[in-house]
Amino acid sequence: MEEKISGAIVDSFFTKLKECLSLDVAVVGAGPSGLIAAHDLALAGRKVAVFERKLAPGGGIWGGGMLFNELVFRKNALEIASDFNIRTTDAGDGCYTADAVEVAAALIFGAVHAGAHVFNSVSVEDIVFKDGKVCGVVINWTPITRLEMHVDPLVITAGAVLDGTGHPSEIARKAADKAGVTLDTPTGKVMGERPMWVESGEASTVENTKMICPGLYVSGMAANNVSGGFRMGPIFGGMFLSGRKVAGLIAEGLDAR
Ligand code: 48F
Repeated sequence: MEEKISGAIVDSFFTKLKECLSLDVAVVGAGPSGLIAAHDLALAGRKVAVFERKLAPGGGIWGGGMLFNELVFRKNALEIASDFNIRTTDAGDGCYTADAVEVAAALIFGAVHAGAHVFNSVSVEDIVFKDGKVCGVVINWTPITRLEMHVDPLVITAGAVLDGTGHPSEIARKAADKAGVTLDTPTGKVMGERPMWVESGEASTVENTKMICPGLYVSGMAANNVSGGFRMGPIFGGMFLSGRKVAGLIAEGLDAR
């Protein structure tokens, strides 16, 4: 039995990994925007995998505001919440709350059930950049990267890469710093996030959700950070709308190839 258990895990895992060596879309970061994008793209029949550095997918969802595990949405995000069967409570003044654990669980389940594979404890440490285009990601186990072990990574090729890494926008930075790409921002570089301004931040997160250079898209707080938007704290509608928007843009981009 002992051998059977280990064999079953090894066989299933490597079947899954092998299937994902070449993807339509590689999503970096399993925060709300990345999970929603993965869900929508997988549901539309695209081959999608999400690579998440931490053991638990969900990004900034779990902690709510200052560890009070409730999130806030406005009306414009309720349709997406309902697609994932997330229950919301009317808190007045156009605000709705949802239990952070329910939101994280619903988005993770939704993405995986739609057909996206989530690889947790896997860090994206670089991009594949060929002929002026981002066309894949370079991955390694997070413990290997954290322990700074001298172990070479593996490579995943993809028709499109989504930077859903949140505030640090790590993948867009790699494109700008290592590949020397001019990003589609006012300065051509990663501009960095500005301070708190909820209304502006929510709107600009969605506006700044786009293809930032050939093959590379940004969503959520990564989109905000890249284009110098304001931060917004524990209100999540912008993240939901950004995830849905970027899925549409990526699908259009893949169809146009
Ligand atoms: O930050 P995060 O939750 O992504 P998001 O979709 O949502 C932001 C909100 O949670 C919140 C907010 C709302 O107003 O401000 O912060 O922008 O999740 C990003 C995920 O990416 C992972 C990271 O561990 C987190 O779970 N991540 C970051 N860099 C890498 C990565 C990397 N290089 N490789 C793999 N995963």
